[in-house]
Amino acid sequence: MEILGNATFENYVGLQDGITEMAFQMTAHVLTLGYAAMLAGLFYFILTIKSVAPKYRISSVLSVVVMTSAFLLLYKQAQNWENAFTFDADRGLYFLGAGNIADLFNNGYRYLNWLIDVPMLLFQILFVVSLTKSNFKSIRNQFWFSGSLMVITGYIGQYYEVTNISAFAIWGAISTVFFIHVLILMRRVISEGKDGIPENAQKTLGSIWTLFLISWFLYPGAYLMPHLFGLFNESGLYNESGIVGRQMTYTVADVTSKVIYGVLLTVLAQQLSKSEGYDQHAART
Ligand code: RET
Repeated sequence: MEILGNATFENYVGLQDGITEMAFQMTAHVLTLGYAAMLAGLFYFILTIKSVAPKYRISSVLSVVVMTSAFLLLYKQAQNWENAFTFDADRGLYFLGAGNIADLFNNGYRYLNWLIDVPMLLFQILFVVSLTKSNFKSIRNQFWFSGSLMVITGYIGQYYEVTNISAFAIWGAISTVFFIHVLILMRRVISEGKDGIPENAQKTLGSIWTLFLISWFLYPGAYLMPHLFGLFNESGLYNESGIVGRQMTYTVADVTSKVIYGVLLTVLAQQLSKSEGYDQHAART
């Protein structure tokens, strides 16, 4: 049963029950959608950079960093999926590398991508909003500290999702503590940011908070996904809906927390630039 050691549950499904054509393809497609969205986002952030006043442009630059790293790592993640399983024509299902396992599947590329992107996404908002009470450097350092530790502890925990549920739960719980700290900091940044800015900009900032909450909570949902779909059901079978559900959740989370969030920050910066008298066309001549 535990012949694959610390491998994640996708591999156990691919070893025992096999993966149906539909589940295999849906996963491959949603992974492709993920990196395609990052490349599209990359162009958006480059092409809109001059639409905001110079002091806000670092936010667009950080989105460019996020898009580039996410594009590359998600591309690798999609290849990892395709290399891990092969179609068995006799049984009509996909199985782990036909007995000659070259590549197991692991979500690690994602986690390491977050190690770059989580601090960037958190820093990004600090270049658009103005803090009225808190200290910029202190918030930035706390974002960096808790954001990175949240990712690293979760990365370790995900190896244990099949073989050691207590380790999986403990690392997940430690990660959650850092996550809560990040949420508290972000709430503070957003509420201070609303002071003294025009009403339309306040509304945009409100939408950023809602989007942030929903999209960031999807990640722990995906961590738990195989268990939510009954990894340990009575017959001891693993469930492929958890595989598809997890990659779909990660993709929706990635597109919202990186691309849509960046777009909303651009909109906010445009509103603030306008209220401060910045005119893109005047600046160009
Ligand atoms: C983990 C482990 C289980 C507990 C918690 C987690 C939270 C992860 C989050 C990730 C956010 C990632 C982002 C990436 C964008 O590029 C690590 C899954 C709480 C919140 C925003």
